[in-house]
Amino acid sequence: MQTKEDIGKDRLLWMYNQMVRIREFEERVKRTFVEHPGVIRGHTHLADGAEASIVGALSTRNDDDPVMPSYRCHGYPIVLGTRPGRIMAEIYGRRDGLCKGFGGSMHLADPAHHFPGASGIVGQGIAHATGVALTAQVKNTGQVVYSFFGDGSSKQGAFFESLNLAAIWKLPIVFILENNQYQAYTHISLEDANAAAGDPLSKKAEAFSIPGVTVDGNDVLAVREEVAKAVARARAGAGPSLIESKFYRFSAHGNAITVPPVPTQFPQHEAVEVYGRKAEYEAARASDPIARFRSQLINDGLLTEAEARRIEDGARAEMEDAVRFALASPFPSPEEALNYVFA
Ligand SMILES: Cc1ncc(C[n+]2csc(CCOP(=O)(O)OP(=O)(O)O)c2C)c(N)n1
Ligand SMILES: [Mg+2]
Repeated sequence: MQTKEDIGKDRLLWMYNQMVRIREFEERVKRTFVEHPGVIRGHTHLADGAEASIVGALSTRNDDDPVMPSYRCHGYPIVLGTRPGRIMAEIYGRRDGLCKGFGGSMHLADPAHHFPGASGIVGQGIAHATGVALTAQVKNTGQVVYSFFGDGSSKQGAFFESLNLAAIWKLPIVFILENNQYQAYTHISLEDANAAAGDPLSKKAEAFSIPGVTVDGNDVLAVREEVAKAVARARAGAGPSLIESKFYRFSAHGNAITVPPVPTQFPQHEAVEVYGRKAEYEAARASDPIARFRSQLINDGLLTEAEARRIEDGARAEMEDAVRFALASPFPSPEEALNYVFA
């Protein structure tokens, strides 16, 4: 087990900073619906609550390791070094967006930062990531692929096919199952719904004779520890692992605005609104992964209140700037509409 001393203060503060940046970015997306109604068309899926899971995992990677998430994908490129303004511009459908405004929130891609692309099709990214891992193996690049997907995605055929191939071919990939306890509007424990079978979900690894473990996804250092082991195994040629990272999705499943735009308030979490699961929501809020890491670092004397506020103010200013950049960016012209259509 790596201690905080082993990891070092600089890296720990980097991790805190990345978590705060992701949260602040997602907050700005939410606020866009209120402050600039109509600016975001189409669906957005936010990852507030997933920050410890994302950053704990990505803190273990080498600079050229590919990262491939589901459609809940804003947080990863922020950590990989993509300029947040280009992500925001993509969400706003603008020309300076990562995909020139043609992809939107669910289809971010930034190959220059080893982010080959996300997919709106549940579970499909797992198959794409497995293909990227096969490329890494064939070309002997030494890369390990980080494949992130939801608890609902672990019910898809692509999940089983991908884990099967990755296991028999010993592909350099780590499968990170983000159990945020909801599959769109279905809570994982609802007995009358099509929830995911298996408890814990990491037991699915046994079917492929690969390591499977469940980790507290609100604990950034615990996630880091488990992912580091899996990455070391994959890099050594021993094949894939499945890590179930368990946390809570704070935001509603997604947000869309109608065309023509109708101003909407960003909805409350549906656990509160629809299912009446107020206590569950409030308990999850009380163990917010960012607040938890912040107080750990302060208690350990690795962060002062003033330093923490500097990091938080920095993230706010950065994401404010991302919104300004995106709002100022023009739309692609109608003549370009078919430019990237290949079929
Ligand atoms: C193949 C496919 N089936 C259904 C959908 C509709 N859909 C969008 S999100 C979702 C639930 C996914 O849940 P999970 O994998 O847990 O991801 P989360 O949204 O919680 O991150 C569904 C069924 C889809 N996008 N693709
Ligand atoms: Mg889910």
